[in-house]
Amino acid sequence: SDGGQAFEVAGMTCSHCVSSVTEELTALDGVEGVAVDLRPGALSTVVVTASRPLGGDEVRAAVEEAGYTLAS
Ligand code: 9UX
Repeated sequence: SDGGQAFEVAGMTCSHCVSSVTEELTALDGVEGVAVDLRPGALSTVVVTASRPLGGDEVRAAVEEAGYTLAS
């Protein structure tokens, strides 16, 4: 893995939001770590480290499954 891929997620406002997104992303194949910089009311940066390159579509699906929106 490298330093991780960064994504911007909209709609997260509390620690339970962080838990939900972390749980869904951790379930993706090869994911080794998820770090969330929670910014209530703004986009939160989510850095995912994995043993393989992650596709935007699978990350988007995981974020949406948790109930949030992938902004980039
Ligand atoms: Mo509770 Mo965090 O609905 O958006 S999970 S505030």
